[in-house]
Amino acid sequence: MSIELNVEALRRDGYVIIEGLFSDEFCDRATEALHRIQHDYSIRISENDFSGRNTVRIMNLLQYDNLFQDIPVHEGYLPVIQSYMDRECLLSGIDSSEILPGEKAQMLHTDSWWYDDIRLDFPITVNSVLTLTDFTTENGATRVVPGSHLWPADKVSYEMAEASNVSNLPAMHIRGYGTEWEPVVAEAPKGSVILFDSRLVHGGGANTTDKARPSIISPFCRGWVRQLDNFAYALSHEKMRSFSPQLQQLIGLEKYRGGYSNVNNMSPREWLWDRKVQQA
Ligand SMILES: O=C(O)CCC(=O)C(=O)O
Repeated sequence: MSIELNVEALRRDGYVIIEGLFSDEFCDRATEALHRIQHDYSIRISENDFSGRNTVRIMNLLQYDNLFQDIPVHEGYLPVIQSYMDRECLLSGIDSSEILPGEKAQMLHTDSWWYDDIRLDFPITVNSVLTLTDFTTENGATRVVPGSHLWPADKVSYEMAEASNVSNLPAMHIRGYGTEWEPVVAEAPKGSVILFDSRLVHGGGANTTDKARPSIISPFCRGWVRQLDNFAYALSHEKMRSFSPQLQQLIGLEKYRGGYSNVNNMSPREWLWDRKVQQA
């Protein structure tokens, strides 16, 4: 599908699945890298109802393996996000989520809750989920509520799961689940990218199989929004310098619209590496 058609789908449905972007071989190498990092850095399983109690999440993957640098700059979906939201958008984070066998369905939520769930009539974050294995109903494929990115504010209020007739939700969910609206399952073959507007109601599914459901979740935000992963602290200058110019821009090393995030009027990149004169 063309960039325009994917943008149109995002506008209409709040999400779109783009298949065939990453090879099986790339997905397998990424999954192996995640397992190696988990082992080497003793990363533990999540311990809360939102992140999961049977899910492994590794934050800021760019610090661990060069392989992950190919993900955010992929020509098959980055231009869709840029066109839908902001030509100078930033990578907000690049984190893994490996849903292990036995994990319950995640509460259905928007990714605007950390912006106090202010409902704007334009997106400020677009999320991407790279499927490192086939996403199926059984292994916990992402669930989405088509069109919910356009819901008004009063429709996006949370209530305790116990107060509803839905038994498998761990904590809280958005009012109306099972009565006013239902999610659909975003099944997608290995190597796809699921894009969704952060205002969309969504959540990970329950994994009822005996195999893990690995994925890499990379939100992108408008250039004036604070990023989820703090790249400037997590990555060494040497590491950031080795990135492609495009990845450097995505993590925030260029000025936004010619001014924001300047260092003495220079971009962070110029300040770090091209500075001719030390400014007072
Ligand atoms: O893993 C998924 O399918 C969705 C994850 C998600 O929404 C989250 O981690 O907040």
